[in-house]
Amino acid sequence: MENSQETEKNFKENKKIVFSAIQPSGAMTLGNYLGAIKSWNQMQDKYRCIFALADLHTITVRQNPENFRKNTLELYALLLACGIDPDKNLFFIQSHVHTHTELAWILDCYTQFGELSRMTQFKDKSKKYADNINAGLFSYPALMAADILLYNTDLVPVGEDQKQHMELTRNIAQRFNGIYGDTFTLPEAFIPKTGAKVMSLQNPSAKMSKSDTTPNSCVLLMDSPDAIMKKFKKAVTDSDSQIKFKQNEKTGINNLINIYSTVCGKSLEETENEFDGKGYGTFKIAVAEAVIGTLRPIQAKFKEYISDPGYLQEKYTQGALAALDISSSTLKKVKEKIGFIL
Ligand code: ATP
Ligand code: LTN
Repeated sequence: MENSQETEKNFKENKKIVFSAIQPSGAMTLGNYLGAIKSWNQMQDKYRCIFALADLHTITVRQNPENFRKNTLELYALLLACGIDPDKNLFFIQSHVHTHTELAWILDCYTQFGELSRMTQFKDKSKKYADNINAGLFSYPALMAADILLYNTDLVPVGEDQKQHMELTRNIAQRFNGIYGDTFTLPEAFIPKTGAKVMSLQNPSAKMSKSDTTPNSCVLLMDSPDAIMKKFKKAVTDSDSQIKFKQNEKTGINNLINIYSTVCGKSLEETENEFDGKGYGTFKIAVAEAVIGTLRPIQAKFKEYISDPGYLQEKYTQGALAALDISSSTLKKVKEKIGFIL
């Protein structure tokens, strides 16, 4: 079947709509993969999925133009390598679809200063980038709400850190619907049971983040097997020696148990039983080997996709056209309700 026909067929079927995005702010981490991308992958058959690279969000932090372009293209290729099928889903680059910025401005006017001030991501990033606390960083969640609400989204697969932004998205949608009548579908966050918050290997009380520059804190999807092994061997753990998940504690061992369980598709308890009586050293090697095994096929496919920029361009252009088509009708509805002359 022709690709565009297949995409159209998927969108006509009466399936729930999934939307999610990831920023091309650096190399993808194991946290991004386990918290979000793995769910994207698993949702492709069951739902109508729309995925984007949130490059407009990325410029809330200053980017070097060369690196930014490279990161965006590489992330697109890496997501294809992770199994995202651009012929089955819409998969595009946010800045190629102008309806996102247009609805974002409108939603800015329905979002309160107080609400945005309470966002923990804004507070964290204001501390981290204290010399550039720009208006975009502040209104970041309104753009994220626009991304989601443009597509009548039912479900949004994200990691735990995005829960607060999802609640705000629902509040904005409810407020708008309250004023103008039913306009937006109320989306729900889809947060996986394990892997939803992978922590830094060097500081288990901070999340593993693409933009963290602490050496050995992040496992990157394109890290070599040696680098992965070294990072896990150096992972910070406590002085205890049992492989036991400690509820309500942000310990390094909890993080490793969580990673291993998610990668191997096991429950936390199954992992504890498997390593009962074994030491941290043995466990760290097992975690590293499981991660290396999962990433090996992804890394091989990435090399194929990145060496074919013509194919990448064809796919992201096709995705953007289809996304513009769907999102334009929501934007038109919103503008009509507000009273713009169309
Ligand atoms: P940045 O460091 O630039 O803020 P990031 O690594 O936090 O980037 P995003 O692009 O903002 O990543 O997030 C993409 C997806 O990955 C989101 O769904 C987010 O919830 C998820 N995610 C990010 N970090 C983690 C983590 N440590 N554990 C689980 N999920 C995560
Ligand atoms: N803010 C998100 C990235 C993002 C997103 C979205 C996620 C931008 N737009 C829409 C889900 C739905 C983050 O992960 N930091």
